[in-house]
Amino acid sequence: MSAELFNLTGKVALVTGGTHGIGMAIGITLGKAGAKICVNDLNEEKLESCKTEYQKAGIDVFTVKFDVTDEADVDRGISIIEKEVGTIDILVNNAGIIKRIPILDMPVADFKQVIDVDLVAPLIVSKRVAPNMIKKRSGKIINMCSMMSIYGRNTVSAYAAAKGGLKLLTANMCCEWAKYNIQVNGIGPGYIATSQTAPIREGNHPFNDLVMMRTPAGRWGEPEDVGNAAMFLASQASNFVNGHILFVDGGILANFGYVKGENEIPE
Ligand code: NAP
Ligand code: GCO
Repeated sequence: MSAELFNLTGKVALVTGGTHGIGMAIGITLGKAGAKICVNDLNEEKLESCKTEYQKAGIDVFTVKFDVTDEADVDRGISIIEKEVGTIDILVNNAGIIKRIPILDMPVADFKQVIDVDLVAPLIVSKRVAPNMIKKRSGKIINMCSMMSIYGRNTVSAYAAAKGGLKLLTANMCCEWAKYNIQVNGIGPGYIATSQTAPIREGNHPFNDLVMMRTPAGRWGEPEDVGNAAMFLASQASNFVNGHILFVDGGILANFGYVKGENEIPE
């Protein structure tokens, strides 16, 4: 396999919510492969401060503030990118939120907000970006799914409903756009050490013990682990991969579980 397959020089990539966490790791990884990186966020300060981190990686990131849930704002933001940088070749629908509230306690408005950001927004942004990919007969769309695209757990009903829907939205985008040489895939990160999981990872939270016990790799994932998977899905090497979710989870989904110590394989 030629290294050229992983050369993104000349490509324009948009990573939504790319000012930190998984999004930034993806932006840096694709930028190091030669892509021109554009990121959006809701927060002007984060858009400004992220430039320093990208610069440290040698990447001159293009930033635009827009709300991925607002069609008019998305159109305005993408138009700025298309005018200043170029039409988008690689779209990473990374922006997302989570609310950890039991179903009976969760206000419907909160449920709808999570659905808007995690499911409707990837539709909005993809609908705005795909027409130019169709014209070019080329494009890569990566939807940030989750283990919760296929499993539930207590308190994350809205998030699981959104990420489950995103799994099948990814499949449907594949069905409608593959004929235009557009590959639409998902990434399903396991438990990754970012600000989104800090509340269930830090301060001796019991969930940390669960993740450490259930993850065969014996560690939380790093944002860079997800960035590396995005590199494959953004590259020519994945041109026949479509409608797929690539799980990046340290083996947790392969593991029914075990009682620590009882059936450990001796070193
Ligand atoms: P994060 O640190 O919370 O980052 C999420 C990003 O999305 C932030 O930059 C946030 O901006 C942005 N965002 C939220 N709402 C937005 C909106 N309406 N418009 C524009 N940007 C918006 O989360 P992360 O851990 O890096 O996760 C990134 C993605 O991976 C999410 O889709 C998440 O569901 C998914 N994921 C994460 C894990 C994990 O273990 N961390 C596992 C599986 C999937 P602000 O900071 O300004 O709000
Ligand atoms: C949670 C976590 C998970 C991860 C991820 C797992 O509260 O269970 O936040 O939802 O974010 O989605 O794939």
